[in-house]
Amino acid sequence: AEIAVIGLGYIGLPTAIMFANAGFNVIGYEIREEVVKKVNSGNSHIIEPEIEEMLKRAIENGNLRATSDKKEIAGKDVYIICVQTPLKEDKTPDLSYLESAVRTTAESMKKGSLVIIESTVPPMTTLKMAKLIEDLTGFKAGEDFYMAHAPERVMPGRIFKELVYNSRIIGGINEKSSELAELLYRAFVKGQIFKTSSTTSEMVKLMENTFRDVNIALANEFAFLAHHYGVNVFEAIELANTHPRVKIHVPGIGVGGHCLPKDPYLLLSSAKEDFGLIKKAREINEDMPLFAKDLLMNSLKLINLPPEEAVVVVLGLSYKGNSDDTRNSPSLKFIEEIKEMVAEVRTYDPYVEGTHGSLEEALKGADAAVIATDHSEFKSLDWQALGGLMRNKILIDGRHVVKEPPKGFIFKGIGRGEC
Ligand code: SAJ
Repeated sequence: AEIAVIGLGYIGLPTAIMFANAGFNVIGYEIREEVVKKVNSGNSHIIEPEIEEMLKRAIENGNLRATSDKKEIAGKDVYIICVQTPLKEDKTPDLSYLESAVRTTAESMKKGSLVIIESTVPPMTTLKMAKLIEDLTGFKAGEDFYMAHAPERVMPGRIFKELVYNSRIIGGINEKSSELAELLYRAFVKGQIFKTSSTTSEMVKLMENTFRDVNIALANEFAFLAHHYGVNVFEAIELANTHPRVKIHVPGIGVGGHCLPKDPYLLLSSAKEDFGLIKKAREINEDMPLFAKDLLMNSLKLINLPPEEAVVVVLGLSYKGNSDDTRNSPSLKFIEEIKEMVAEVRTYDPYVEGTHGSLEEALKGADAAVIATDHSEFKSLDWQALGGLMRNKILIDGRHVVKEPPKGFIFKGIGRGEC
């Protein structure tokens, strides 16, 4: 079968590579021409373990090509839509990318094509998009073309392993659609494949990420309470987690990335009622950078340094450790919050361009360092030596990477019990 993958981003490109290396003829459609050029020359525009070798293999064996030309995706057997579904300013879903991908698909597909939406979408969206295709093509959904929601469930940093070994949910608009999609994904999926309806599948995907978000919010609320009682929440969590049925998540400066901060809103978006829990969890997580700001301001007060004179270095811009992805990063929100209040904000992130080239250089003459990302290299820093470069020694740990407070520092960490 010939496959067109619409959108060569964090999910689309790895998915296109997997199908190409499983022997399919794959064309990736992407409107960003610089991405098309890069991919065709065998280079990935995203950082992910194994991606470079896997992409080179797919390009060299001739099974994968990228294009910005709609004509080249005409008449394919399968269309896999992997575009972003972000939120608008008012936190309602922005389905414009999805709709435009569906329109492109409708213009290109033939009778009998299978259309798969991998993007995370509000419940009922696949049915609505099937209707849109019917209107645009005159084809009958489930008879003249097939359609399914098959959400990705991979975690950045482990994409190529998880694509293969995770189980997969496939929600067809009818039985035949589910069966065809299952057959397709069997090409590389070694995990189980579960078939259901498209609306169930949409809800499952959103429930998974909402589960994680709400659990992190609970951990963050525990962290607040622990500060109130002067308890180190990490010790408390470790002890609570010795209970066989308790598994508390990790508190921190916030929840970033393309998925967790938005999926709870997608889940709520088509509902008549919301019961408060999911939204409240979102608010708790969205406010965590403010907690880090409070810890910083309290520390400055301790040394009587007016904030407007302070030089602050933020360590880590990406939303999670060992990643270059800064989408919805709590680190950026933290910087936004403090930048008008302090003299200077410097940034250092070994994975992110446009930040200081060296940590030493960034810390020179600074008053405070704030760790906002749990990159591996931040776990073994020699703060005694680094402190020597600083004008004042304040260290704020937003990700619990510094296990022992370094001597001579004013040290505060989210969840560490001191305000
Ligand atoms: N975080 C915490 N505490 C925790 C766990 C995470 O503060 O205990 C923070 C992280 O620092 C990060 C954010 O949450 O800022 C999200 O990170 P993550 O590692 O939980 O998740 P993502 O966004 O990289 O990937 C998630 C995964 N979903 C689940 O684990 C339920 C992944 O499997 C999904 O495929 C992905 O979202 C997606 O694309 O939807």
